[in-house]
Amino acid sequence: MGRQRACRFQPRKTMQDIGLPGPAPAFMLVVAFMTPAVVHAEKIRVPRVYPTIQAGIDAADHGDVVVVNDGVYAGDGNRNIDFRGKAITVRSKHGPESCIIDCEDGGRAFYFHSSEGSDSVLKGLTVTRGYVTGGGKDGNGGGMICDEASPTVINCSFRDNWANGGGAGVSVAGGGSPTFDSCMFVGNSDCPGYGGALNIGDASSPAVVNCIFVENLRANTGGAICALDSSNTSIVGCTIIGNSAIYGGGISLGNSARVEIANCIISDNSATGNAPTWGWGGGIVAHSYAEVIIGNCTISGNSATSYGGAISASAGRTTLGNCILWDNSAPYGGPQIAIGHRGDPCTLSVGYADVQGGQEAVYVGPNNTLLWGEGNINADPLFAAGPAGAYYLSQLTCGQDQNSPCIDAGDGTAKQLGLKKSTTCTAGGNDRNIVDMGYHYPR
Ligand SMILES: [Ca+2]
Repeated sequence: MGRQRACRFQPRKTMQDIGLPGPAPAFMLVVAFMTPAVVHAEKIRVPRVYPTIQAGIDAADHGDVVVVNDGVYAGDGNRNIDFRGKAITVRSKHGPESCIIDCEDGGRAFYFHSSEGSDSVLKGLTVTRGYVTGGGKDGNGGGMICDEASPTVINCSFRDNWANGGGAGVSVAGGGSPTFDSCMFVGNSDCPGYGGALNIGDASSPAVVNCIFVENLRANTGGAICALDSSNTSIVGCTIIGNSAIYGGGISLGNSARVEIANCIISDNSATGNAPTWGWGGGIVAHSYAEVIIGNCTISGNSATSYGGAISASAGRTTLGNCILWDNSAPYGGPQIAIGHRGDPCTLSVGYADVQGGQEAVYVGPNNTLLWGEGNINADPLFAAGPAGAYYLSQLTCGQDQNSPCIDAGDGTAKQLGLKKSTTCTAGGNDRNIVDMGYHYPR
């Protein structure tokens, strides 16, 4: 329950914060005048008026809100729930702790497959004990599947779901672009496929913002997230802790996936496969021509049984900037990073990063390219525990007795990088001027 409460403290980012343009005030004014009539949204009550969530959705028209009261919802009508393409909001009354869909190991909770857009909104529910089997897509997405659909999923919790394919928690397929905002993915486990919590394929382009992935265990690859198949994913402001997989304990990226990982904590994840064939990439694996940009992330305490305690990269291009890589471990090569240990050439660029052990902590295989750029340091980041976690940075002005070397050591300003309203200081306070390295907590 404590972890769920923590989710509420993740503030919602604006479109500008995640690098997308928001509508200008003048545009909004025009829209207001052009709107022909006030659409009266109805509130549809479950279970007081409609006995199941599906019955509530079936009764809704576009623009309506289905309000689900506190309780545990199970059985027909409360699993394999279909929005039927409607632009409606389905929300709980009091948040995910008190509104639970229990799939009872008999299917998934939600099946989006009718071209739903961002105005199909799911808000504040827990999905648990989803269970799917079968070939292809049928075996993906134990808790939810978004197939050719782009709903907005806010403040939902996916716990203890299972799939025999990929995405024990959620699967994104068919080229959709759903948004997951302030969601929790916990304990989705024993997933023999790709992506213990979240699987992304088919050139889909989801946004994963301010989400928490904890203890999603025993996936094949990508204990928390796996992105494949020319997908284009942004992972922003997320916390990815204590997940495990055979390789790629936290995040796995491959098959020409393009991924931006910005301002995330990636810690205490583990790649557990038998070395040296498996067990590489404790925090992140990038392979098979993935193009990955990792900025302002703190990557710490991850472990691999073979290569690349924090990151393993092969056959692709990985760019790392303004990050902290500290206290990761791998026995074979690259306690922090390994590239090309699988024989496939790749390019890794590292700049303005604090890497424990420096360039010596990067294993570079034959015919691979390490571009060790400006601004890199090798100095204890002096993490400080604060109100929201363990990865603040020590600062005299915040009550600690020394200054972290990561303060004002990044490339660019906090404002330029959208981190001006977030903090590395245990006492709060904006990051000012030159951006600090590593993760920034919300204020
Ligand atoms: Ca600064």
